[in-house]
Amino acid sequence: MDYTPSFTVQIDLASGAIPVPGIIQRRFLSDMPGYYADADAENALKAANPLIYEVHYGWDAPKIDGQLSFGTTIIHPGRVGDEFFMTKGHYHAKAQCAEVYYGLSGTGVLLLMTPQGETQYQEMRAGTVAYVPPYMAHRTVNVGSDNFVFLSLFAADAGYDYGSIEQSGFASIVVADGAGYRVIANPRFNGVTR
Ligand code: M6P
Ligand code: ZN
Repeated sequence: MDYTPSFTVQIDLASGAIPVPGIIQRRFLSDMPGYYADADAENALKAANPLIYEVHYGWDAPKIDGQLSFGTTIIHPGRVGDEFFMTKGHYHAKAQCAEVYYGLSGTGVLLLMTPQGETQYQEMRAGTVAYVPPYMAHRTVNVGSDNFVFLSLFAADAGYDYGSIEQSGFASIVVADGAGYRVIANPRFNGVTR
C-alpha cells in the first residue's frame, strides 16, 4: 500500500495565499469571454484585462476516488458594468459530488443552480460554511470592496464541467444595488443547462 504522507499547509487568512508548494491558477477577464451580461462593459475593460480571481490549491491531489482536493479562492473586488467579479462556475463532471466552502475574509455570494435552471444563493463571510449539494452548478461572486477569500474542499476526482455554464450562463446574476447587491435574472441565460 502506497500511503499518502500526512501534511499541513498554512493559509494566510487575510490574503488567502497558500505558500509553497503552490499550484496557482489565475483567471483574467480574457479567460472568460461572454461570461458577463454587459458586453459593452466587457469590451471597455478588454485592454486593462483585470485579474478576476485566483485559486491556490493546497496540494496536487491524485484525481482518484477517496482523495480530497482543497484550496483557497481569492476573488478580487470589481465589476463588469453592474455585475460583480465572479468565478466561471461549473458542474462537477461527476455531478453527484458535493463540495464545502468556508469563508475566510471579505463578503461574497454563492450562486447555485440545478440543471433545470432553478437558482438559489447564499451570502458568505468569514466563518460561513456553505454546502454545495450534489448535482448543482456553483459560482462565487465578490460583492464587497475587499478581496473575497474562501476555502473549498471537494472529492479529488469530482472533475469540472465548465462547458455547460459557458454555453448557457447562470440563470441569476449578482449586480450592484447602491452600496449593496441584488440577485436578478440573467438576460443572457439561454435555458436548460446540462
Ligand atoms: C472553488 C472550487 C474550485 C474552483 C474554484 C474557482 O475553489 O470550486 O474547484 O476551481 O472555486 O471556480 P471555477 O473553477 O468555477 O472557476
Ligand atoms: Zn466545484
